[in-house]
Amino acid sequence: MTAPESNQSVESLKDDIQRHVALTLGSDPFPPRKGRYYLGLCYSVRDRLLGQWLETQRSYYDSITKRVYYMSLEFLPGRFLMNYIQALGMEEECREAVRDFGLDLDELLEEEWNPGLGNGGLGRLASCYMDSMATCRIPGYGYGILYDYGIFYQTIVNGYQHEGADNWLRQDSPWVLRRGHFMFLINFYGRSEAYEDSAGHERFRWVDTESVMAMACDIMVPGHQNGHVTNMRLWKAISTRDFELEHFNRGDYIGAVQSKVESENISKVLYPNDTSPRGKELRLRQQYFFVAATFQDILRRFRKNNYSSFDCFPDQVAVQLNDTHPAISIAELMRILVDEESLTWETAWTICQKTFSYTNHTVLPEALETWSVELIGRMLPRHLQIIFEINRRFLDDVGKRFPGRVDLLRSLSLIAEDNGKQVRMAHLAIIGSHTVNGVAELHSKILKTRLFKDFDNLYPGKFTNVTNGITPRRWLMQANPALSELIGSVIGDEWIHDLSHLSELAAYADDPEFQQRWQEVRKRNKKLLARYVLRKLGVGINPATLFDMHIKRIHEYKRQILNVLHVITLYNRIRSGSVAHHVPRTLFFAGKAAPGYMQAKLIIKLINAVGQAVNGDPAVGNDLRVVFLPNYCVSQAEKLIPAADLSEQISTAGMEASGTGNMKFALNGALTIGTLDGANIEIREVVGEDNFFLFGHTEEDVHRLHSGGYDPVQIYESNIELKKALDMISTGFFSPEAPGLFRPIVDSLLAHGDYYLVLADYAKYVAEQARVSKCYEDPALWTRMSILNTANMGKFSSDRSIMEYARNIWKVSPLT
Ligand code: T68
Repeated sequence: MTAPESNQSVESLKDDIQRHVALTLGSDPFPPRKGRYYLGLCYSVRDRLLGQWLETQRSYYDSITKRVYYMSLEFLPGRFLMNYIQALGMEEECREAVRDFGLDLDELLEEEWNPGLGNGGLGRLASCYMDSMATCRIPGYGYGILYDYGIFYQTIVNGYQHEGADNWLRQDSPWVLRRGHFMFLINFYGRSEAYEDSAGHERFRWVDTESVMAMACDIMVPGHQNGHVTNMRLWKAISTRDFELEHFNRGDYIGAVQSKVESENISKVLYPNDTSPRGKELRLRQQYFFVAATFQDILRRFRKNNYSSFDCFPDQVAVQLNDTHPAISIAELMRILVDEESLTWETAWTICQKTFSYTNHTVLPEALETWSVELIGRMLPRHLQIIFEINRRFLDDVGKRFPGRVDLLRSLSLIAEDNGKQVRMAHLAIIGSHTVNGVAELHSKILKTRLFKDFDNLYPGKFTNVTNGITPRRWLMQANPALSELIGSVIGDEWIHDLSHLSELAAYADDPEFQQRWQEVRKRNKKLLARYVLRKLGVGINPATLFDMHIKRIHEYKRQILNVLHVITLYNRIRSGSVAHHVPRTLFFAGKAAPGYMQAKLIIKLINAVGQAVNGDPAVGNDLRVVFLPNYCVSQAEKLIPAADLSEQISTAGMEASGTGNMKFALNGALTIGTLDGANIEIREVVGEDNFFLFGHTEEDVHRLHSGGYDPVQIYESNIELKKALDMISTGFFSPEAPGLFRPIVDSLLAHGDYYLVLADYAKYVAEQARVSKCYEDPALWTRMSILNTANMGKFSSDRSIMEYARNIWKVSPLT
C-alpha cells in the first residue's frame, strides 16, 4: 500500500499544496508561509483520503453488513494531520514536499489545534477505538457532538488553575466536513398525549414540542495503510426556521434571533466532569439531542436497505453506549418502535435488548449518572412515561422471581427515592442491554460482586470484561518515531498492525549493543522534552535525571497527594543530608481539575507551591525538580510519554476503572510504580513482577478498611517523615503568605478519615520509590526492565479490545 501512486508523488503533492493555498484559501502562495502551507497540506492530504472514505462507505452498502454505532458524548482524537499522513504512508513525501518550500513538517504539525472534545480517559478511549475499528475493518461509525468549545484551556497563574475558553473552531477546521443535507429535527418539552388508534388501542404521541435541527459534521478516521476510512459523525445544533418564523410573524425580531441563538447553545460547550453531574438541564439536552439525531440516522440507513420488518434490526445494528451518557437511547428506540412504528411493547423491548450494549467506566458512586424525574418529565415527557413502564414491567418480573424481597426491588429499581425521585441511568442501561462490560478485569469483577451484584444474580452472563487498549499507531509509531525505528530495525514493522509481535524484542533485552541503542533513543527523547519544557516554561531540567511522571486528571482517588508527600520527603532528606546517596529526579505533573472541584484545584496549587520551594532551594540544586505542565492534552501526552522513565499509577485500589495512560507509558518503555488497581494488574501480569514496582493495599484491604477500624491519625503520629511532611503543608511552609491555605488538604487526610487511604499506603510507596532509585542506578538492569515492558505490551493494543467487542458483543466480522 505504501508504493507511491501517481497522486502520492512529491511533485503532485507540491502542486496540490500550492493550488489549495491559491484556490481554496485565496492566498498568494509566494512566499511560502507556515500557516497557509499548513492548511494547503491539510487539504492536499484530505483529498487523498476522501476517495478512500467514499469507497469504504459504499462498500458497507454493497455488502449489506451489520454495523456498529459507537455512541460517545466525548472523543479526544488528538491532532489529525500526521495521523492521516501516516495512514496514507506518505510521511517521506510530505516531508520532502514542504522541505522544497523551505518549510519543516514538524513545525507545520504544531500549527494544528487539539480538538478537546472530551475530558480524559473515556474520550481518548473512544478515539483509540475509532482508529482500531478502521484498521481492523470493522464496519462502524462513531457518533457524538461537535462542541464549539472543548475542554477548557488550562493556564497556571500564581500556582492556581485558570480556565479559559477553548474555541477550537475559531478558524474553520479542514477536517470537519459539514453535511448541510443531513439535518434532522429534534424535539424537546411539550407533553405526551393519549389517543385511540383505528383498532381501538390506546396509544401515545409527543406533541406541542420545541425543536432544533441537528446537522451532521463528519470527520474521517483512516485505518493504517489499508484503504479503510471510518466516519465519525458529530452533530451540531442549528435552529429551525419554524422557530424563527413564529417570532418574526409577531414582529419580534430580537426575540427571534435570541431564541435561535439559545437553541443553538445545545452543542456549544463540552461539560467538564465535575464532582457531581447532577441537575444540569443543558447537559441532558445534549444527551437527548445527540441520541435522537443518531437514531434518525441509524433508521435512515436501515430503511435504505428495504427491510420488511424490524425483527432483523438487531442483525443490522449494534449500538455501544460509551458509559450512560447516551443511555436515554433505550427510551428513544422504544418510543420510535412503539409510537411511530406501531410495534408491540414486547417486540420493541426484545429488539432493544438485542441492539444495545453498555460500557461502564466508573465505580465511584458520585460519578454514577442520575436525572431527576422532574427534569426528564418536563424535557422528555414521553420518555419518562416509557421509563416508568420499563420499570413497572421489570419490577413485576423481579417480584415474581423473588417474592417478598422489597429490599431487592428498591436496590434494582430504575428510580431512586432517597434524594428526590431520580432516574438511575446505569440501571436503565443494564436492563436495556444484552451485555454490560467493565474496562479491566478487576473493574469488571467489582461490577459483578459489588456495584451491580443484584443485577448479576438476575442476569447471569450479562456482565463481562473487555480490558481497554490503546492504538499503537498514535502511541508508539507517531509519538515515538525514534523508538519505532529502533524496534523496526530488529523485528520489522508488523507490530504496527499486530502488537503481539513486540514480544520478539524480549530476545534482545540483555543484548549490550541493543541496550545501548535503546538508552540512546530514550536519552534523545528526554532531551527533546527538556527543550520543550525550557521553551514553554522557561525552566531548565536535566535530561540525565530520572524522569518521573504523574499525568492525568487531578482527582483525589488518583492520589497526586501521595506523590507530593514523597516529593516533600525526598526534599527533607536532601536538606537534612540524611541520604548518603540520592538519585536525581525530575517530577512532572500535568492534568486538569474540574472547575467546580475545589480540593483538586487546591492540589494543583500545592504541587506548584512545592515546586517553587524545591526548585528555588539552592541546597537542592539538580537533585530534585518539580514541573507542572499546563494544559495537558493529547499532543502534550505524545511529547511527555516517550521521555518518561517512571510512570505513576498510584490510585487507591479499586477506584481507577482501568487507566490507559498506564498502557501508553509501559508501551514506550517507562517502568510503572503502581497499586493493584485497574489495568495495572494486567500490565504487571504480562511484563512480569520483576519489571514492575508494586506497593499498596489491595482492593479487598481497601474494602475492609472502609468498613471500619482505619485510623490515619495513628499512622501520622507514628511515622516521623510523614508527620513532618504533613506538618510542613499545614503550617504554611509552602504558603508562607497564607499559612492556612492547604489546611483543607491535611484535614481531608487527618480530620476527615483519609477516604483515599493516602496515609495507609505512604510508607510502602516511599520504600518502593527507594527501590526505583536503586534500580535506576544500574543502567543494564533498568534498560532490561524497560525493554521487557515494551516487549510484553502486545495485549494492550486497542485492536485486541476492538476484536473482542466485535466477536463477543457486537457479533460483527471485519470486512474482507
Ligand atoms: C475513565 N473515565 C476512567 N470519565 O476513569 C479510567 N466521566 O479508569 C478509564 O481507563 C477510562 O475511563 C476509559 O475506560 C473517564 O474518563 C470521564 O471522562 C467522564 C466524563 C463525563 C462524565 C463522567
